[in-house]
Amino acid sequence: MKKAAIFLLLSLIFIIAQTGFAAELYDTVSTQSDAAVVIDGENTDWNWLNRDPAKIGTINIWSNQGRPRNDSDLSATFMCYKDTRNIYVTINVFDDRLVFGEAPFGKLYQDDAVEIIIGMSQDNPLKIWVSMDSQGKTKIEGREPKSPQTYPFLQKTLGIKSVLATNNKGYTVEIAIPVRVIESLGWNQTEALGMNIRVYDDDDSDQCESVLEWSGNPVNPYKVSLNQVNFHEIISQVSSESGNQGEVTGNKQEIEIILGEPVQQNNPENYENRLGLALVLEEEKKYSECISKLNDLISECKDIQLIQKCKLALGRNYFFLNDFGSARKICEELIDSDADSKIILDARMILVSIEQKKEQ
Ligand SMILES: [Ca+2]
Ligand SMILES: [Ca+2]
Ligand SMILES: [Ca+2]
Repeated sequence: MKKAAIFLLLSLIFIIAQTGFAAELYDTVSTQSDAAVVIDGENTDWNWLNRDPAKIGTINIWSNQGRPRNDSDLSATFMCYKDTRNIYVTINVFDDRLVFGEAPFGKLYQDDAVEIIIGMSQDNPLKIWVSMDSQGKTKIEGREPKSPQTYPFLQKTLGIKSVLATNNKGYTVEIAIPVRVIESLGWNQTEALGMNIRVYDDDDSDQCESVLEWSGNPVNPYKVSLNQVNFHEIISQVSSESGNQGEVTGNKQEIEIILGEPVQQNNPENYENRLGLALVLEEEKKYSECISKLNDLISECKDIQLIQKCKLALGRNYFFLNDFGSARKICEELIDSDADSKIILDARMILVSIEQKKEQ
């Protein structure tokens, strides 16, 4: 009864879908219940969504000539929905030869990998890469959405969870991306969300041979293109028999943290420059010296926003020194303050990193 009712509701919602965008649309749902899927790399728990997967079928210009050779060499589909906490994506990849664990840090796309690109514009999207290491552990890396995009963030510091599981025809990825991470890009939940998904195929020890993507850019194939995902609100409680609170099962992932802020240059504000210099010390891994400079700044400066930036950096540097008590105290103060959402998000990231490091 319940399943039939949900099916009817979903069917109605999909019929309402409109095509107002030049970009391709993927219509899906937003549920008010918590996660109906488990992030474990096995996606039969998505059946309740009752939606045909969308094909990731555009051959990207980076592909070698004649590649992919056929659907078993490389082909892929995805599904997506959201609840109150996360956006969930699952990707089924057919790939006849799996190559994992060879790509250097920050270049996961040189192995077999998927890339989820999310943004409000094509210029500075958030990029998340999911692949696997040689021991079979899921790896998550990515690129921050802001300029200069130099840091290959390990995206799990943002609370992003993913598990990649192989099978005899390829592999499956499930990923949960916190809504607050995407809101920090300027998205509000009533809007369509810009998204592209790429699948990289490496079949030898070199770089990848094929790249398929959901949204191709016919005008400039080298530039990122975004399609649109529409989330239609459904009120119904949705749950699967195995559903839980979106916990990750499967392998535990190693935690590293690369948090940094670009050095402010040519800024007439003296305090900003001094903060920039302190951050250079952090980059040089001179954390104690950085902490000393930050404390000087906090005691001298009257600009509350700059003080909050200093405190965030202070929390991060205490984290790097493994002084988790001090790091936690500062981050909790920031989260309770009226600091802007980006600072609060970063403070939360540090708290998450502390918990994960403690579990090791
Ligand atoms: Ca699952
Ligand atoms: Ca292949
Ligand atoms: Ca491959």
